[in-house]
Amino acid sequence: MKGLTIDQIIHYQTEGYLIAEDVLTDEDLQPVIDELEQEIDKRARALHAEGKIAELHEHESFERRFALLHAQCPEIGKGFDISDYLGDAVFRFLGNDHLLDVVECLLGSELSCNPIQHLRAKLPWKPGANAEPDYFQNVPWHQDCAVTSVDSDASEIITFWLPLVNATAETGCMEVMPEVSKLGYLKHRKEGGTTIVPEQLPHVQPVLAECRKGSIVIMNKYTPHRGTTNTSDIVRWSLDLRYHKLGAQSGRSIHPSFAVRSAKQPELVLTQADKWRTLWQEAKLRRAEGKLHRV
Ligand SMILES: O=C(O)CCC(=O)C(=O)O
Repeated sequence: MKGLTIDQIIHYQTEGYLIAEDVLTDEDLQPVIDELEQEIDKRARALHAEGKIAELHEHESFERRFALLHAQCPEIGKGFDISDYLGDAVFRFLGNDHLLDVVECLLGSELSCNPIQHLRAKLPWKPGANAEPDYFQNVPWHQDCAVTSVDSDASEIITFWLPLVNATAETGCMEVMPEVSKLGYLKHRKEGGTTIVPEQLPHVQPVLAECRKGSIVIMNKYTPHRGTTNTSDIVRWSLDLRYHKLGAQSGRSIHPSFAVRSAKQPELVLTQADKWRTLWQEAKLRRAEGKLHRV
């Protein structure tokens, strides 16, 4: 089956979220994992040469190695988001056909990759043993609308959250509030991360959105969600990507959106990672004044 079934689309439209199972194959994800492993190795060796890392843990798995290195030197995780290291494999994945077939079922055939996108290495956390996770690690209750600018209110911006390892109650997954998206925007505040103000937090039983590697949690921009704690021994790697309709406001106009699929004008699709990197580098030079989130 290409994309989503009608029942899945109805579930998404009704509940405001969907866990789409087994969309991505190992062949889709492995190039991203390989690239991350190379990046981790490069950083580890540089920090080792500076005497900041004693043990390289070369033979550890993708799921474990970063945590072991991070415990020796947190600097290894600095500037490790998608728009920081701008890797070829991640760029190609943003236009992955299996992923976009799903996106197309919800947004149509003219698609833009939204620049609000993150790579997260959620580190293992044991009470008392490690520092409290920060708000990038354990994102509090919020709607993704809150991290966009108001000029995108008319845009349908959909979040596609996908783990590179199994995301479970133990490794840390998403928790979502079903059906609440129909309330529209709830007031947020900045304290403790961008989060829904306590008086507007809906009294709804959340769904624990456990998600196997290869599956995707899809949420609309008004679906309250948060990230749960990783109490396992592995790193919960994930990508959270967003897409919108070509030509619609992205909610982050200072950063580059780009065409990933177009039935009408296929020549618009950006296929060169170098051009994507240039767009980001130029955007960073024009570094915006003011805040990126609406609160
Ligand atoms: O990955 C997580 O734990 C949280 C991600 C999130 O809240 C988001 O993608 O908006």
